[in-house]
Amino acid sequence: MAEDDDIILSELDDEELVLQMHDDLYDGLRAEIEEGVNILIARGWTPYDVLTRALVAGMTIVGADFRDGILFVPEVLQAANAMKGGMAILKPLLVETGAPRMGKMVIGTVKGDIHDIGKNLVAMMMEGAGFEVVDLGINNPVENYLEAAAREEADIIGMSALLTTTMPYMKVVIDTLKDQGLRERYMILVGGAPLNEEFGRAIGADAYCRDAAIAVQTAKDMIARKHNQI
Ligand code: B1M
Repeated sequence: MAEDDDIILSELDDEELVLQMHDDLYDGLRAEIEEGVNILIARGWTPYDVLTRALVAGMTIVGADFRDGILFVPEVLQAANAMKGGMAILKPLLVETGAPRMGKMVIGTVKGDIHDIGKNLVAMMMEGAGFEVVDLGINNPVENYLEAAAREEADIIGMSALLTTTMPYMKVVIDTLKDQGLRERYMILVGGAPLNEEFGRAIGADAYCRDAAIAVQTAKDMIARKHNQI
């Protein structure tokens, strides 16, 4: 215990610090995560590397122990809170100001699902790449997507689901768009840990995005293709 208290993050080398951050994320230590993020940035790490190698990798360990019944909801919530602390520091660094406007995306986690870390990450990275992003938050019924997409004149609708029980709801949204004759108006990107390519195709999405970087690349490619068609 005393040993832990004695750890001075700034004295660790990069590799040790990243491992310590995985531990600190696991323990839900928000202040330590924020400090670790600041140290890595000051050492010249790119925001993307800090995000993926320190935060996302740490959250993967939390996820495995949650699955295996070693961690429970309260601990995972604390880990999520610590991760959000780190993400808040990275957000302005990822969101380059003055980037050319690429297009507009509304994104939200689907009805019944309150996981938002991955969705927030996608939103951040999209903003960083020059997209305008309207974040609908969590637990969104179909009406929220439709209203926001129309109001914002969005190019892209993004949906996130982290539960096998909520991912089928994405099809409800897509089918409703089809029923209303609106499907072709929007590009639809879906993502979330339990999804895969096959599922994306089966529900009629334009693309399944395995992670935030792929979401950005896919959106860029689609917007470029759309512009070439005009
Ligand atoms: Co939840 N949870 N959880 N949880 N949770 C999972 C998803 C689970 C896999 C854990 C496990 O068992 N290993 C499991 C689902 C099992 C299943 O469905 N088969 C699970 C469960 C069961 C539950 C509850 C039911 C637990 C309970 O209450 N008994 C409950 C459900 C609540 C609800 O939603 N109704 C629940 C609750 C919670 C917390 C509230 C404690 C917390 C969420 C806090 C929050 O989000 N604010 C939580 C967390 C943190 C997790 C894990 C540990 C981590 C998720 C995460 O943030 N990952 C998760 C285990 C895991 O996934 N390994 C788990 C990091 C994030 C960066 O990755 O979200 O995958 P991810 O996003 C990636 C890609 O997927 C992709 O890009 C992102 C960045 O690269 N992506 C998109 C995501 N969305 C996208 C949208 C796009 C494009 C790409 O649109 C274009």
